[in-house]
Amino acid sequence: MLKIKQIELIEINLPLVHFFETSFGRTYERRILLVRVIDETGAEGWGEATCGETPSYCEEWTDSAWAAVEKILAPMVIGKEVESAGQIWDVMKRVRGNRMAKASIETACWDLEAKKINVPLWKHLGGENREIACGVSIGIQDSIEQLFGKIQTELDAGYRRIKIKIAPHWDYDVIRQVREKFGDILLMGDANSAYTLDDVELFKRMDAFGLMMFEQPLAHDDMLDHARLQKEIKTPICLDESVRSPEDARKALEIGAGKIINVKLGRVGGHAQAKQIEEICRAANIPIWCGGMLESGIGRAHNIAMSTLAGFTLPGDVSASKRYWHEDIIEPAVEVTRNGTIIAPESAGIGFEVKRERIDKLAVRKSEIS
Ligand code: OSB
Ligand code: MG
Repeated sequence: MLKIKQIELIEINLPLVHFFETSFGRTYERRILLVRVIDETGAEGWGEATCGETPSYCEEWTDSAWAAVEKILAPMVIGKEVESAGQIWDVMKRVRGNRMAKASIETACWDLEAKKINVPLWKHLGGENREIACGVSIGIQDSIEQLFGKIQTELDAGYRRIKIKIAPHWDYDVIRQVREKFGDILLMGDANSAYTLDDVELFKRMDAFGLMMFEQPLAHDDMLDHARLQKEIKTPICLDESVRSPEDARKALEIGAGKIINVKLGRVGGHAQAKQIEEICRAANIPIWCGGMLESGIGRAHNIAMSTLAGFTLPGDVSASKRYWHEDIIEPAVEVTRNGTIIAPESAGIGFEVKRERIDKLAVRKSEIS
């Protein structure tokens, strides 16, 4: 039984160690929304809204998620009695979209529930692989030398696969030079929707580089053109932006829009939805991996827990705290082993201590809904 009594919403601003550039722009500082849920017994759980600062990756952004949680979703959830955290999604169901806002509350409820029964969240979710494989996502750089430097650093740290962001000014020649310099490392490119079907010939030429996958080459809301492109190229397409629900995953697989799916907790609306996608893909033999949204330690801890589910067979964009933050908001910081893995923690819930004092210091606004 779960009954949320109060929800605390906190915005913190946190500068990134290095700027992060995708085909839709550069980020220097994150505006992160944290959600703390408290139940009748005083137990708490933490979640994070993983949206960006602008509606570029998807429609949601910091201020839209703030309003959605504060004005609509928190009042919907507070005081409702449900069997378990797995049903929180249903309580918010009649609200369309706003999945990242929903996930911030939903994931916090899972943390709370796991803490109450004193089990690590990853076990509570049904995870099987305590040691998860990690890759890194490297943004578009100002020069190829900078990119080489970044890749070398991450390979030296033990990361198992390298993802580089690609865009029309930063694709074929960049990948060619990376292949020449680093040989047959596990390499992939994420376009964040920077291309159209006019670029089919370019993708065919890039087949020669033997990438693990092209992530979301075409429009953020498309599946049909992705299916067309996949028929023309050998390199597997991985969908990110286009898959927002278990239903989307089913349809994407049915029409052959891709051969791999990147699962992001925020994009799909939380752990219950992510678990459904994992089941659909596992049954269809479609490999999945955990995507990232430049999360603080709280979102990162949820990603680690999700990545322990059996279907997550490819290295995710789940990496060490220090790649993003001078000091994280959890303790200990997320660390990666020399083998490029993260070991999911054995303590209850997300398994990391939330640094409440640091959060209060970083907070730029707060709201308590009860
Ligand atoms: O497309 O996977 C993406 C970051 C922000 C928005 C979209 C994406 C990303 C990343 C970064 O690739 C992954 C990470 O290191 O958190
Ligand atoms: Mg992506």
